[in-house]
Amino acid sequence: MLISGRELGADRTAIMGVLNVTPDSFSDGGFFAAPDQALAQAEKMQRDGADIIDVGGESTRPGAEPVSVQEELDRVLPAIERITRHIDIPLSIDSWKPQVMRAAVEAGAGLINDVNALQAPGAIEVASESGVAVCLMHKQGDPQTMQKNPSYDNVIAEVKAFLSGRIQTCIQAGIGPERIIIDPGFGFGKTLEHNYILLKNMAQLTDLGAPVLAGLSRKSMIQKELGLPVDERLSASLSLALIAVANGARFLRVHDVKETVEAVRMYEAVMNVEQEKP
Ligand code: 8Y7
Repeated sequence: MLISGRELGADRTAIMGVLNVTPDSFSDGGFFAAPDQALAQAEKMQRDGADIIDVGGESTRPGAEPVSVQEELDRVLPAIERITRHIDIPLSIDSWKPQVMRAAVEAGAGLINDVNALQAPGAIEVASESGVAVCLMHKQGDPQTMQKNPSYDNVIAEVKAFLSGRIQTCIQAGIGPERIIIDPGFGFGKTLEHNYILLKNMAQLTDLGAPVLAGLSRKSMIQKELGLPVDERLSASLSLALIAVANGARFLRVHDVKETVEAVRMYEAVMNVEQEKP
C-alpha cells in the first residue's frame, strides 16, 4: 500500500497515530494554539515510531454531536498545513465529508479514513479523483444511535459482505484495489460479543484481498470487560493490538504510539525468526 510515497503495511505492521483536533482535546482551552499543539503531538508520534498520523476534527465517538463542514475545515486544515510544512510523515484525514476530504488531500493528506466507507453523496467521486488511498470502515447505524441496539444474524459474514460490496463499488468508481484498506469498525454498532467475534475471526477479512486496519485502542469494549476508565486502558489496548496483528491486521490505529510500536515490533521479531533445522 503506497501512501504519500511510502510503502506501508507490507513488511511490518503500520502504526497509525490518532491526532484529534477537537476543542476538547486541547488542554489549555486556548484553541488559537491548536495547530502548534497538533504539530508538537505529531512530532512526538513520529519520534515514537508512527508510520502515519490520522487527523480528525469531528468526534466519531458513540453519541457525539456533529460539526459543520466549515468548523471541521477550520480545525483540520491548519493542523495538516502546519504538520506537512514541518515534518515528513504521511497524514490521513479522518472524515466522512467530501468537502473536508478534498481540502485535506490538497493540503497534503495521503489517505482518506472514512468511518462511513465513502457512502456520503459525492465522497466516492472526491476519493477517486484525489488519487490517494482510502480506508473503508464498516458500521451499523450512525454515531448518534449505533450503540442502542446492534443486531446481526452473522456479524462476520455481514461485515465481510458489506466491505466486499464497498470494494467493488470503489473499483467501479476508479479507485484501484491497490489503494483500498478495509476495517471491521470495532465499536461502531457492535455489542461486546460482536466485537469479540469480529476480532477472533478477523483473518477471514483478509480473503477480500485488501490490507486490514484495526482500531481497538482505548475503546469502550475494554471498559465493558474490565471496568477501566479511558486513561487506564493501555495494557488491554496492547493486548487487543497484538491479537489483531496475529489475526492479520496490517494497520493499527492507536493513541499510545510508543507502547504499541514496542509491543508489535517485539511480536514481529519473534514471529519472523528463521527456524532451526529439525
Ligand atoms: C476508528 C476510526 C475511530 C476505527 C477507523 C475511537 C475515526 C473512535 N475509530 N477509524 N475512527 N477505524 N478506520 O475510539 O476503528 O477512536 S474514532
